[in-house]
Amino acid sequence: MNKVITLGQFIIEKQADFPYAKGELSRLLRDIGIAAKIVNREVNKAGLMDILGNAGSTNIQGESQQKLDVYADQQFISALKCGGECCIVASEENEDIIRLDTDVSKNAKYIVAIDPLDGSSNIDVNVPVGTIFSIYRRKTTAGQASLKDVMQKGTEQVAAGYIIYGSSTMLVYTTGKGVNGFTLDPSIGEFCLSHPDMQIPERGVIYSINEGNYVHFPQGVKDYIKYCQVEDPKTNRPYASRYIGSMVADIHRNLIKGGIFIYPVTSSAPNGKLRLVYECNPMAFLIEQAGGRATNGKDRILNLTVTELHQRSPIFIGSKEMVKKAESFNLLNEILQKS
Ligand code: AHM
Ligand code: MG
Repeated sequence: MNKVITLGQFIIEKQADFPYAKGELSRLLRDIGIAAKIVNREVNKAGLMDILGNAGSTNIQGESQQKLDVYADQQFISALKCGGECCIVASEENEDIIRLDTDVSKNAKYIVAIDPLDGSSNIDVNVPVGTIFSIYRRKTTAGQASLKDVMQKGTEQVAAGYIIYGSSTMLVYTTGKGVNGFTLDPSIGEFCLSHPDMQIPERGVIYSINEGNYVHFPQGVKDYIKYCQVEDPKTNRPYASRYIGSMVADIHRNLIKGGIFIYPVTSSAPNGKLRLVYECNPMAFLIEQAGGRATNGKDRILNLTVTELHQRSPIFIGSKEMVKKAESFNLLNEILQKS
């Protein structure tokens, strides 16, 4: 039998990669793992309990919140608060940053940005959903940590990852030294290392985009889609179109099989739909660490300046050569230029 390495053991072993680390980041990652198990338990039995459907409220984006969105948000915040390694949580579900003000947390070194349950409109139909998280080191040294500490460039992330609640539940993360994936073994209640040193293939044959919005895309995006659909055996085209509508699931599939995931600007969403701080940046960090590439169509996602907590960005992310090819089209063109 192969040796089983749990997430907890792995995190402790990897602490040696950071000689000055005092274990705070390790404990923070462990706290996220614990909350993920609790959320997983609820997602798994969602159909059996009165936890499906709409919570009757809306979040800052004006989107209706599902009961599980609210539940997941509370679980992650409370795990981070109890853990004491994080001073601020920025969440898709909350307009403002949340200061964790216990005696221990308020002086903690780390900031967590999180989308507690991404793709939650899929919950009621049993399609995979996910959690996306990003960890930054606090920059301000005096007084309370502030919004400024959250609005750092993606390049400043010290760790990022996602949890996919799918046919099996996985936690995939990076601390800037490659990407590792852990599968939850429900019989022992532990995330176990199942996908060490994940690498995204340089090329794939999958493109993922909501083509229903085609008429609203910039001409360059339309041209790239056409490129994907043209027959050319040398480049394995036409590519397959696969779109789950759950970013974590779409990117997870492409990470393993190779592919490109796109959420472009559209005439109705002139800055794209996905949020830079807790969706695009963590995914971009992770995919780059796996050997892939992520751009907004013009600039590297990780280099974008953050001006607002809930700022949106277009994204083209995945296999390096596929993203490079997409970049040869004019992906932002007239829509952004007009706005
Ligand atoms: P959410 O954070 O409100 O769940 O929205 C993000 C989701 C992504 O998971 C997914 O890629 C995208 O929205 C799908 O949007 P669309 O339905 O416009 O294709
Ligand atoms: Mg989301």
